Amino acid sequence: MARHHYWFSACLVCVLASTGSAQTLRKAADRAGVLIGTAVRPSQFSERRYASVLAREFNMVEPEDALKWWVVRPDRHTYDFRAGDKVVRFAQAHQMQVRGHCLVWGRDNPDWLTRGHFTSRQLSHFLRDHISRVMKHYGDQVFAWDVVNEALDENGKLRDSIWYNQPGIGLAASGTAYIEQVFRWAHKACPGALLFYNEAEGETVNRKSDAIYAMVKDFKERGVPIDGVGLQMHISGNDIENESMTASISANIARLAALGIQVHITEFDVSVPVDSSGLASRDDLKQQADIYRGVVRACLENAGCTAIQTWGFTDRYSWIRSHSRGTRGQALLFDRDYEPKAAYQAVLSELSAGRVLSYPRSVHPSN
Ligand code: 9MR
Repeated sequence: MARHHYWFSACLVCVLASTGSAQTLRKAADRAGVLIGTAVRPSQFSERRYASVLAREFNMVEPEDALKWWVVRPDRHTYDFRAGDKVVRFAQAHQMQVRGHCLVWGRDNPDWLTRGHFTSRQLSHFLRDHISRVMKHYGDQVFAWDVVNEALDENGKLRDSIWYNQPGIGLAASGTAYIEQVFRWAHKACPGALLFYNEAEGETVNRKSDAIYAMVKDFKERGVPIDGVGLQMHISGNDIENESMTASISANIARLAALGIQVHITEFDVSVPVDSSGLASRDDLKQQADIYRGVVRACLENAGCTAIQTWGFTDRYSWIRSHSRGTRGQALLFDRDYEPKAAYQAVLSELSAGRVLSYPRSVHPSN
C-alpha cells in the first residue's frame, strides 16, 4: 500500500480518551491524563464518608494547612510533621499523588517568627533550613511543591513581607531575586520535585498574571529551576461573565505553557451567596456548575495544564463560610451530605469527554 504523507498547515484537532463515560472523577481523569485533586484536612480522615468519597473520587491530595509554617514550626527549634505525614499515609494507602503547600508565604506565619525581630541573615538561615528539612522529610513522596505562595499584589508588584523586605532575606532591593533564591534552595534540597509558583487572582490575563508571566519567562531564560505555575482559581460565582472569563483563563494557561512549564489549577472553588441556613439558590448552583465546566475545559484544551485541584470537596468543610462571615458558601463539588452537586456532574462530563488538543504543526500518519 502506498505510503502517504499528509501535511496540514492548519491545526488538527485531536480528541483523545473520549470513549465511554467513567463513573468517578478519578477514573475519568486517569483516562484524560490529568490529575484531579483536592485540599484535605487530616483531622477529617476518621470520618467514614469523608475518607471514602476522597479515596473514590480523587487521585491527588494536598494538605490545606498541615504543611504551613504555623503547623510545622510551633517554635523555632521544632519541626512537627505529624499532620503532614497523615496526609501522605492516606495518599499512599489509596494510590494518590501528593502536592505540597507551601514553603514560603508572607502570611499566616507563627508569632515566634513574625515577632522575633530577626535579622535578614537569621531569616535567610531559617528559610533555607525550613525548605531543606521539609522537602527532605518528604522526598519523592511529594511530587510537586508550591515553593512560593502569593508574593504579588493585584498590580503585579511584590508584596511587602517578612521574606521580601520586612526585613527580608537580604534581597529586598532586587525584585524577584528573593523568589529566585528560594527556588534554587528548593531545587538543591530535592532535585526531583516539581517546583511551582502559586498565586491568587492571576488566572485570567490581567496585571498580576502579566507579572507572573514576566517573572517565569525571566527565570526560564536564566535557568532558574521553576517547573510550574499554580493558578488558585477561587471564583466568586455570581458576579462574573463566564465565557469571557474562561477564554481569558485559557489564553493565560496557553501563554504560560508556551514557556515550557506546567500549569496546575490548585485551589478551585466557586462560592455563591447563601441564606442564613447556608443554602444557595438553584440558579446560582446551576451557574456554578457552568463555571466549573468552563474552567475544566480551559485546562483540558491546553496540554500543559496537568492538574485540577479543588480547595476541599464537601460543602461541609470549606474556608469560605467563615471567611465571608456566613454570606457565601456551597463552593465545592459535593454538598454537606456528600451528595454530588450539579458542579460535580459538570466536571465529570468534561473529564469524561477527555482532552481536546490542538496541534499547530504537521502530522503524518504512518501508513
Ligand atoms: O483554607 C485555608 C484555611 O484553612 C487557613 O486558615 C488559611 C490560613 O492559613 O489558609 C487557607 O488556604 C489558603 C491557601 O493556603 C492559600 N491561598 C488562599 C487559601 C484560602 O485563604
